[in-house]
Amino acid sequence: MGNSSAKLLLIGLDNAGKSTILARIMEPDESVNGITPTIGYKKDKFTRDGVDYYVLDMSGESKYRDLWQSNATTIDDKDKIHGIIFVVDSSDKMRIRVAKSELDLILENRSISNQIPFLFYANKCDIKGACTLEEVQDILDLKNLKREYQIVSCSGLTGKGVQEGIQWLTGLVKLMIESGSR
Ligand code: G3D
Repeated sequence: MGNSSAKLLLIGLDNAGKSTILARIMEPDESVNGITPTIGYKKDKFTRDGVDYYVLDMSGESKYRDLWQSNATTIDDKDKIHGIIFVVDSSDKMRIRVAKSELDLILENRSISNQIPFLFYANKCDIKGACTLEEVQDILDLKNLKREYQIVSCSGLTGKGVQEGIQWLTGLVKLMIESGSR
């Protein structure tokens, strides 16, 4: 039997580490130096455990942030998104708060189905003094999130936690595809 295919949206503020994490997911053993920042958005593909993923990697710069919403809505209407990966820089508390307000805007958007699971990467956990997983979870108020989610402490730089997160999401995506819910 061939692979299933699924679509993901990768979002987070600029500098959170989205491109680094994506590079790490795509090539776990490669060095992730020389990542180019995303302008607007870019599309990528990778395969994990029998799922061919199509990823829309959204720039986190403020001037592009309204694209998060419009892309999520358009793709979800047209093609159905299977998951949203939300990356935060856990070494920067102020920016996690900004990320929280952007997250709220996405969650308020009724055209993005609440069946879509969220994978949160609390990135840059290798930096001394970075917020703990619990602190990031509290700032983002995830305990009140009314959808399926997972938060993983990770480092795009060292690779710690990155595969664990995508494995969790892949498990759910497979169930969604098997059940025909997406
Ligand atoms: P973005 O795609 O969200 O904008 P990038 O972010 O992936 O371009 O990463 C922004 C910067 O953070 C890069 O540094 C990158 O190397 C660094 N970075 C990404 N993940 C980690 C991590 O887990 N730990 C640490 N310490 N740094 C990380 P530069 O210097 O190239 O801007």
